[in-house]
Amino acid sequence: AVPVPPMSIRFDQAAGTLSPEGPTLTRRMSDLEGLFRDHEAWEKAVADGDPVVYSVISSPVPEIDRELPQSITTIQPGTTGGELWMTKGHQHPNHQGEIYLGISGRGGLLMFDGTETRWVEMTPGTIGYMPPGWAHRSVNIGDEPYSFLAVYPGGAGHDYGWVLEHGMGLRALSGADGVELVDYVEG
Ligand code: S6P
Ligand code: ZN
Repeated sequence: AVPVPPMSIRFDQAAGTLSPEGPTLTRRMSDLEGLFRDHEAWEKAVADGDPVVYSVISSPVPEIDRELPQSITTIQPGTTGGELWMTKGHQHPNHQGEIYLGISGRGGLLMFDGTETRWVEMTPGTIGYMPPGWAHRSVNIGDEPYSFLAVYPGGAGHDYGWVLEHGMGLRALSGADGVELVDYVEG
């Protein structure tokens, strides 16, 4: 990753794009091993076309200490074993804060510090704040794609193993009146 000069980045809210654009990441169902409560339903979804669950486009600002990169995540609508489609979720290894801005669709921001859990509903215009030390996962709770802008310290990093080990405190299931939050149960 190389530093960039002062620059403007065009954020197209309707299209959910950044221009110029940096690397793009696509996460399919097979990339979400060990995260859904219903392992069999997950396996079936992988075998049954391995759908794209979410994608992340980045600005050209590099993930380097003291830089301030941005990205747009778009989570597709869907459920696996009744659990709403979501990001893997991660902890920042050196505990740094982050903000999300809701762009389109409806989502939830689930945060867990190892003891307490917080759930923030995200609609276009909502800024969700993740303090240092709170692992975070995003969930699409609607029936259209959910997109949000993330702004985060370049040196924050991503610890995905932390979530596999500690869980996220709660799980977001699709319920009769929208989202139903239930206790995290292993496996
Ligand atoms: C980075 C920020 C987001 C996520 C993205 C995908 O600090 O929180 O850009 O990376 O929403 O989620 P995940 O958990 O797969 O990295
Ligand atoms: Zn993060």
